[in-house]
Amino acid sequence: MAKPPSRPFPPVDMRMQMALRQTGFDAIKDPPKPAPRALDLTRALRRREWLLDVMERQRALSPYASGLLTAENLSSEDFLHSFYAPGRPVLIKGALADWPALTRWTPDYLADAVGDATVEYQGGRTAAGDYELMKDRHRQRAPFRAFIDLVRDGGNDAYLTAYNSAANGPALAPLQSDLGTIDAYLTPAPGMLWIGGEGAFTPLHFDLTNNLLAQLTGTKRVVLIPPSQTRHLAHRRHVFSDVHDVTDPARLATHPAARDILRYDLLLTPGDLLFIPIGWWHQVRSESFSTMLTYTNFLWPNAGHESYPAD
Ligand SMILES: O=C(O)CCC(=O)C(=O)O
Repeated sequence: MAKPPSRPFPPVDMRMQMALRQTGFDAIKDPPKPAPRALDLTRALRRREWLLDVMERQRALSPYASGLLTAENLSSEDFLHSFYAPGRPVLIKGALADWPALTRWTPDYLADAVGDATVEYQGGRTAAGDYELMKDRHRQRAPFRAFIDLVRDGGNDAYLTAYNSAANGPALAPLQSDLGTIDAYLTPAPGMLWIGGEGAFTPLHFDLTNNLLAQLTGTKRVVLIPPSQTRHLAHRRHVFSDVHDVTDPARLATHPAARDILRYDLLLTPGDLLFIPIGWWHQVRSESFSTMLTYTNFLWPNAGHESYPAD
């Protein structure tokens, strides 16, 4: 039987390494590293802004890629692939057509359905510029019928908002049977109700979740601004912009950088759904008595808020 060949001798460079190791030249393999350069945060930020500008210019090559799209009969799959996952807003028409609320919810109908049950709302807003930042200071309570009288003639002083939802579940329960479901995009859970008069105004901010708005009564003017524009928006406090209202010439005079930003203006009408992705700036003004629901219970993960660097 033939003897197996003996192991080949290690190649020359291997012998050299072994020799160096034996004679204590390990350091040649791991020369001392130079101290890392301190990160220049201003430059890092400028580079990030450069990238955002370049990407936005590239999107502008195609109206399909850069426009605010409107859809009808948008399937669950198409919503996920074209809008939810990419973080792109979309206005969806006709999805609530069979909801009784669309034809029933006038101020009088609502007042009769809920009666004098006590509700919580945001009050005393006119005198305070920071009513959204200081939400807790503005919690007020009133019989629902009295609240409706406060808002039916318009103004921004009183607004029942999503922030009041936790307190209002039982009082507003009689309205539930006027609502349908949005099974293509949402898990079954009640939405958060907004009721306000003409002139109710939510200043410029972004949300820490993806958000679906369902407009039921009246119309709202919405301004949507992509996250790429953040550096022009005086973003100093939490999720708010010091610009407050990008349609107000006086505000723009104080914040000229916000004049020429990329923005989308749209009108939300009864029966519309508007998907606002996490991080997209938006401000909303009611053009008439208005009711709307907002939802965050999507069929897909909706994370981000837990890790936001709030301070
Ligand atoms: O309709 C409104 O007044 C504000 C809605 C909004 O900003 C939101 O849901 O984040």
